[in-house]
Amino acid sequence: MGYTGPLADKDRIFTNVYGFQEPWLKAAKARGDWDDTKGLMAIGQDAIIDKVKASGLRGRGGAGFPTGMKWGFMPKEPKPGKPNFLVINADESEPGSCKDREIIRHDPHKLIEGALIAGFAMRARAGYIYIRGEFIQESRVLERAVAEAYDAGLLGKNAAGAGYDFDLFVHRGAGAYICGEETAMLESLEGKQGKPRLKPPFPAGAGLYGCPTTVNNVESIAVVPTILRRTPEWFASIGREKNEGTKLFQLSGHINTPCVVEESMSIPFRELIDRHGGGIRGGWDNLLAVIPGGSSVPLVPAAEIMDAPMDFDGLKALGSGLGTAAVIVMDKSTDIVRAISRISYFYKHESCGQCTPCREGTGWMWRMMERLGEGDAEVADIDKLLDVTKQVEGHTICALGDAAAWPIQGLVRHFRPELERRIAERTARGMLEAAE
Ligand code: L3W
Ligand code: SF4
Repeated sequence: MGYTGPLADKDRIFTNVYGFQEPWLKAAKARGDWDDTKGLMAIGQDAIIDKVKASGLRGRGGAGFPTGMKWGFMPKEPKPGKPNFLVINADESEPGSCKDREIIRHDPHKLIEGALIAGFAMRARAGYIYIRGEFIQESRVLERAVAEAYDAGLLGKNAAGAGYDFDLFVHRGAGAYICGEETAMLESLEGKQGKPRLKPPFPAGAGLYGCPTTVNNVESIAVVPTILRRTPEWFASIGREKNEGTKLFQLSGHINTPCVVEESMSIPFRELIDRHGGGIRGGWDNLLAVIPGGSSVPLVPAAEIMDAPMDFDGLKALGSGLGTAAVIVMDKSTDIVRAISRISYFYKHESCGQCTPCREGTGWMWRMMERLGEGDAEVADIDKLLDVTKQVEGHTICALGDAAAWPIQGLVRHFRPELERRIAERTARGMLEAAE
């Protein structure tokens, strides 16, 4: 199946993400949330997992791991003293990413209902929503919505009348990007410093307090009730094979109308921007490059991204990735070297420091990027920088090392002449000054 066109209004899951202002239970119910949740759960735990598998849903937090398969890793019969846990990642901190906070602001009950269903399917009796520390308003919304759900009997003992006990807790982080990495999040939930653990074991084997745990992104969980209500086949009919469903895109940068919008997976880049972003500032000829999936993925130059399907496989084929679908658009006024250097600074700042290639490499790469921005380097330094990115990539405990390396690799791959131009210009200036 190929891309079948933009998303029809009737197929929006988060219709109210942009603009709806009344996030409480009554309004949520009026929109169909919590409608016969008991009936959705009555099909049984394994049948729910099978339906999520059949929908093709892939994790919406960046890595795109098949959600149903991840749920299937959880023990079906938890051992005594080793309960299963669900953890929902609402630590949204990726530069450019701002979708999960929209779900929480406007549709918190979709997330809470999804948490109950996911927790039930995975035999978890408790779930934790780990929310970014800076999301003060959002955590208040969530806490109020969770309290409403308890008051209405939708959480707690015999949740939603389905004969299953399930508790849900909201936990605020303290503002560290690295706590968005799933194992750092588990450490943080346990009250320790948020430092990633070595994997394997994966959380499904040994997660929170050493117990089987699944960590899922907010969007991944919030779409589940609609998938069950409207059928997995409906969800899978949107997008294209292996890239199914609707997706929240976050459009920012040099476009006319930045926004968060739900669209069909696989929509071509140009169509996405023309429909929802109001086109490129100064027209399409003014587009320089795009970071299509949040700061962790390599940029794609204008000519290559134009017709690209905005999905996991389409962007991977371009040497980039869908990531969180945080689309950062840069026009020709952008100092592309400085932009990537700023991203390098971010990763240097957010490195937890426990592995040497990341701790030392992120600082080294940032300093070299700053020098390259000024042209204060030799051409051989570009290859040295590339070599360092390769030594960091794949040699660290968590993906932050890769995330620091990839944007630089993308810059060198696509904008090497610009780096060389700056070096030549600075060298010529130096020679001129020496001659005077
Ligand atoms: C059991 C196996 N479980 C994999 C699970 C694993 C995890 C999921 C994906 O990084 C990316 C990163 C960022 N048995 C398993 C297994 N799993 N194999 O599947 O795992 P993985 O390692 O591919 O990814 P990750 O370490 O979770 C996430 C990228 O996302 N990113 C940024 C994200 C930022 C945010 C935010 O701000 N909210 O999400 C953007 O691209 O670079 O590559 O659950 O346990 N054999
Ligand atoms: Fe910490 Fe960086 Fe190592 Fe991740 S890669 S564990 S952030 S030092």
